Amino acid sequence: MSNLFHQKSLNLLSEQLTEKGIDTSELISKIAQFQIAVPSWALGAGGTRFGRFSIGGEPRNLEEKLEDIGLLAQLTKRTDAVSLHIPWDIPQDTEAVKQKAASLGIGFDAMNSNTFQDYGQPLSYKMGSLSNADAAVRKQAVEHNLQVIEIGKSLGSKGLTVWLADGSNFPGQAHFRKALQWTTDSLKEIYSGMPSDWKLLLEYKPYEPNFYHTVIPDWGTSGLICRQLGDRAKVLVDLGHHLPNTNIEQIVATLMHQDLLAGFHFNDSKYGDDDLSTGSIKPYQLFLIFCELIGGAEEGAQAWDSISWMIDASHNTKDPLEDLIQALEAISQAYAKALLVDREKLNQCQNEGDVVAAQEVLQEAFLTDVRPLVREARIQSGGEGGPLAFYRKEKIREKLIAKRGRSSQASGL
Ligand code: PSV
Ligand code: MN
Ligand code: MN
Repeated sequence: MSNLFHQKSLNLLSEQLTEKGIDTSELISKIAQFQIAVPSWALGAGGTRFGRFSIGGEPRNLEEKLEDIGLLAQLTKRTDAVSLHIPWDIPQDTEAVKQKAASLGIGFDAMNSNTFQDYGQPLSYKMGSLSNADAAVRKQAVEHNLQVIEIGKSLGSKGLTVWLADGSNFPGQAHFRKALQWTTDSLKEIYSGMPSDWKLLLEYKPYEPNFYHTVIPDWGTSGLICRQLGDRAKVLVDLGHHLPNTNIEQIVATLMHQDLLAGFHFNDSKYGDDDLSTGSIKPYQLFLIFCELIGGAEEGAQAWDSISWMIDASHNTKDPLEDLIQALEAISQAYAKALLVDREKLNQCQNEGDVVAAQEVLQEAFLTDVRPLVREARIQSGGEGGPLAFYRKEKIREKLIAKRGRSSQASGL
C-alpha cells in the first residue's frame, strides 16, 4: 500500500472522528502504547496429535527465539516482551540471554511452569502434578515452580503463570475435593515463594488433556483459589479455554469487578482450545472484551496497568511470524475500535432501556475501519506501515531458512 493511500485514508478517518468529537492523536498514542507479549512457543510450527509440519528456519534455541521476537517488535512495534516456558526455555547462559534481550529491546513477561509433561524428572506427572495423590509428586511439582521463579528472577520477570493439566479421565479416578485441596495447598507454597513484587496468574481450562474432570476448569474455581492465596494471585483468561458460546466478556467484567483479572492469553477458537490466530474467528467477541476492559478500567474497577497481555497460539499451517503479525494487528484493531465506543451514550441507553440505540453505539464503533489508525501508530513508533508485506518482500522466512536450516526445530510443543 502506498504512503499516499495511507495518508488519504488517515485524513478521511480523522475528519470523521473529529466531527464526532474524538481526538485522533490521543487515540493513536494509546494504540501505540499498547504492547502484547509473545510466547516463546509460538515461534515454531506447532502440530496436532496427528503430526507436525516443519516451517523451516525455526529458532533452534532461546537466543534465536529472542531474535524472532526482536524482529516482530521492529516491524510491528506492538510487542516488547517474551513469555518463557520452563523447561523448554531454560537459559544456558543467563547473562548472555539478558544481554541479547536488552539489545533487542525485549523484556521478560510472566514465566510459565510446566508440570503437564514428563521431561526426565524423577517422578511422573501422568496422574497429575499439584493435585497428585502422592505427596512426593506434589512436592516435586512445587519445587519445579519455585525453580521457575528463580529463573524468572534472574531474568527480570515479574510473574508466574500456572496452567495445570491436572484432572481425571474417568468417573471415580480422582477425589474431587482432595484434588482441589491439594492443588490449593501446593499453590500456597508456590505463592509464598514468589518475591513481593511478583504476581501469580492462574489459568483455567474446562477440558483437555483430561476429558472427565479438570481440577481448575473455570474462572470461578481459579478465582476461589486465588482468593485463598493473596492479592497478588489473579485469574488468567485464555480465550480458548471456554466451552462454546461462553460469554467471555461477561467473565472479564466480573473478574475486573472483583479486582481478580490477571491477564490474557489471546487466541481464537471455533470449537475448543484451538489456539487459532486471534481475531480470525470471532473479532466481534474480541471487540466486546476490549469494551469491558476499557469500561472496567475507566470506571475504576481494575487498573489497566495491572493487566498482563499475551498471545498464546500455535501454528500448524501458517508461518508463525506471519501469524503473530496478524494477531498483533487484530488485537490492536479490537482495542482501537473499543476506544471509539461512545461510553456516555451507551450508559444513557442502558439507563433508559433503549436496547436498539445501545446496539447502534457498539456497531458504530465496531464497523469503523480503524486500520489507518493502527498503521499510523505503528509508523509513528518507527515500525513498518505494512509489516506483513514487508516480511514477504524482504523474504525473511527464506533468509531464516538459509541461516537455520529447513528442518530446524525449537524446543516446545
Ligand atoms: C494450555 O492449553 C495452555 O493454554 C497453557 O497456557 C500452556 O502453558 C500453553 O497452552 C502451552 O501448552
Ligand atoms: Mn494458555
Ligand atoms: Mn490453551
